Amino acid sequence: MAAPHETTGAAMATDDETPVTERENEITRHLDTQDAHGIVDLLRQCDEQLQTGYRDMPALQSPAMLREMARLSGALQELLAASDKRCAVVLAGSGTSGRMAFLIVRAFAKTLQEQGCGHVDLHYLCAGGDVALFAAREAPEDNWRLGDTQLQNLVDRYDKLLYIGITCGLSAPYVAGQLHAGLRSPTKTRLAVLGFNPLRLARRLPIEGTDWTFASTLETVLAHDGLLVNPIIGPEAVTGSTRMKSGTATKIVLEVVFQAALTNLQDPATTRPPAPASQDPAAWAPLEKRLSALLDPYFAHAAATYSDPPSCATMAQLIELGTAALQQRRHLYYLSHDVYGIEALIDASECPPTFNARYGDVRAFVRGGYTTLANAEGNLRAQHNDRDLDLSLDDFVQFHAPQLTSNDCVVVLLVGQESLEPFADSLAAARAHNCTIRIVRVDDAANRTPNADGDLQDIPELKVHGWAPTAPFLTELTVKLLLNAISTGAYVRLGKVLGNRMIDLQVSNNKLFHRAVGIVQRFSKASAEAAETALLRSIYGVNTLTKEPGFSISEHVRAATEAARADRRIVPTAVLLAAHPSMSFAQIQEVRLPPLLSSLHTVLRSASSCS
Ligand code: S6P
Repeated sequence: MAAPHETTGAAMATDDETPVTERENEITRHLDTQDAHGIVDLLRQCDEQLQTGYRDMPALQSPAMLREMARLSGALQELLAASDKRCAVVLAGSGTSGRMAFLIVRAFAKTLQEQGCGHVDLHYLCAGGDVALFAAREAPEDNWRLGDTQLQNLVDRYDKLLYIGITCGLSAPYVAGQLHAGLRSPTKTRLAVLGFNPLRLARRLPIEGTDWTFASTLETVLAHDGLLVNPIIGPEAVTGSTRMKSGTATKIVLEVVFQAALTNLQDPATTRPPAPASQDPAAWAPLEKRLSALLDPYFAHAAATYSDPPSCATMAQLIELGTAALQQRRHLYYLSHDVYGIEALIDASECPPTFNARYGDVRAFVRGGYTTLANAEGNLRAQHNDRDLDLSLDDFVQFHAPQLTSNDCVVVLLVGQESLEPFADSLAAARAHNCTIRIVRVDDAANRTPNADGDLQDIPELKVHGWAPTAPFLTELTVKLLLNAISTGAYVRLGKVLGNRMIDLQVSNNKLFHRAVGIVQRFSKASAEAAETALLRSIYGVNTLTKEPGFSISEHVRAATEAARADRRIVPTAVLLAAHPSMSFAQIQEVRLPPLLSSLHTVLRSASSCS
């Protein structure tokens, strides 16, 4: 079969031209050769860059970033104080960024009501809708029209609106569409963007169906008094995996921006924030100081979790248990409660695009299901009658536990003094199937909660230091670091990462298409064009491509998504096709996944020993 061919003309960018969020982190260059303890240690070092920053670029607590955060917090405070108007704050993004938007809205909606800000509605927009909060939906990231329409609908409903578009790579067309909608109503809309690249490295590739790029859109926004908060926190531990450090930074930045605005509002000693364009350092200083003081505990807390040896031992043990379950093509299940369960849902949702995991390989169930999730679209399971949308512990016991086997791993994630009681039925079911079971309790070193009593006493309970009873966001931070370490570590141990590059990713949107070309090029040492040809051969399952005009990347992405449904390993196959041009597609297809990944590791090692 012949396949369409359109080259993107991408050449291997030098480090200086590569967005920081797509760069390799020097710290994790040998991530794939580490044991579980080594992986945790490299993640710790990488996460330290949240505080220390990267090279000479502005870090989170740099004066420039504190100023931008202060301007954003000031804009929010203005809205919270405008009680004579109908106002909205909209947080939006794709993938992890949309999920973080949801978490922030969920966390602050009630507080706003309690603090007398009933005139302000908080909205989240996640590309792909509520199902994308816990199931991977990467394609809607490219849908700028959807973004535009969704924001326009909200703009029409309010007198004043603050929009915060989250796109870690400064790249998502979905966010660009929303920025254009906001630009059409400059008098009522204030626009802000949060991301983790310098402006000059915002994405400059054309957005299909438009004559703009993300970068050109952002430049227009900034020319119209828009805000850009873009601290540089260094490349991700696994290249491009912005669910990790960037997701963490998103959560931290927005939490402190909201907290500062709310505290200022309540503090009689505080006057209104300075005019947005004010250049007077003295006017901004109090807000900047407050923001910096709010940031400090996050860094101290992350350091305390990582520097506690039992916590790292717990992470390492869970990486090993997760690896063992996934190696058998079985599951890692999290059972939890409240926002911690939602964090587990989010972590699980990120495994398919990043590691080409099957939906449900890592899966979470939350006490209270959709009521706990408190999502805008309500109970999706009831609406769609789809078992993949099950979320509650009851669903787990009734519909999923009967399929458990002794190769599954079930982790109950508790925080502080939480009782194990609500999980008794789930645990009984897991026990009946001889699953590996662990309780993980995020606790406080000074106040170690005793193990479970009675029947459940013999289940091993692992501790992680990081419970902050009076500062729930800090506990959430520890839980996020823990969950990210387990899933990333397990997939690294399974061979899904070469060096520190994801190698078996899904090619499910434009950004991932370009990332995949870069990965093929990097490991095969082929030219950009040869790498792209190999990727397209792999996507279309052919030996020879024919050039036919009119095929766009979105069509290649659709074809790749179809191929992935048939369990085809697009990127590993493409690397081998590029590295061994004489091999046919059929020959490579005959190789099963584990040997395929191991031959890729061989290719990499021989390449690095030659260079
Ligand atoms: C990344 C994650 C993705 C991204 C999404 C949005 O680890 O799998 O879902 O969050 O692609 O990226 P961005 O750069 O717009 O925040």
